[in-house]
Amino acid sequence: MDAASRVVCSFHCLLDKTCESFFYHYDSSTKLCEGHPSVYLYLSDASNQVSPHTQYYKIACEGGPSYRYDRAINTCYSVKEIRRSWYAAQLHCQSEKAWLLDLSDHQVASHLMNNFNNYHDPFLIYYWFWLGLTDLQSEGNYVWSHSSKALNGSGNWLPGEPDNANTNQHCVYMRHQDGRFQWGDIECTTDFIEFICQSIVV
Ligand SMILES: [Ca+2]
Repeated sequence: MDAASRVVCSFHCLLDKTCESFFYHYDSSTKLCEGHPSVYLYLSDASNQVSPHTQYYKIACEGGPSYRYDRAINTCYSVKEIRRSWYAAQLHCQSEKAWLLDLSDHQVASHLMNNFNNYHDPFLIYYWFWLGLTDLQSEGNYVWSHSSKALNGSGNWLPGEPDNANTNQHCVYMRHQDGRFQWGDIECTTDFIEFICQSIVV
């Protein structure tokens, strides 16, 4: 057991104001020192010994400590449990140098949605969440706001959606139904929907 690395890991957490707790992964290849809520320290020394030459890299998310870094997809996100219109939600994310959740990347989408679908927070499945996806520019042609990519494929729509009800539904939200999050279109000014901001590592 690499007790010395664990000690150094705790020391780095102690010195970092944004680190509330840490977890040390004993792994001879990565030797990851994972701080919470959003500080990650990697020990770069390939040996199992901490030496004066051991280097540390700090990874933190743009947007501050409310953002979680997901190592598997190298992205950060923050679930905002506040209700806003699509426009206000987008502004909120932008104010944190972030953007509304963009699922244009297949790997990111499948990993994150797997996480959310299996989330054990009893409240999360009752929330609706804005996605950064609209057809504001051209009816029926959905585009991810952040990446400017067109919706690839048929999407993950709820039964009967998108229906563009009253010809005025141009923003996409997701809600939990039948065991997973699915999408619907709704008026962008609807102001009772939570949202998820996404950001990069600093
Ligand atoms: Ca609809």
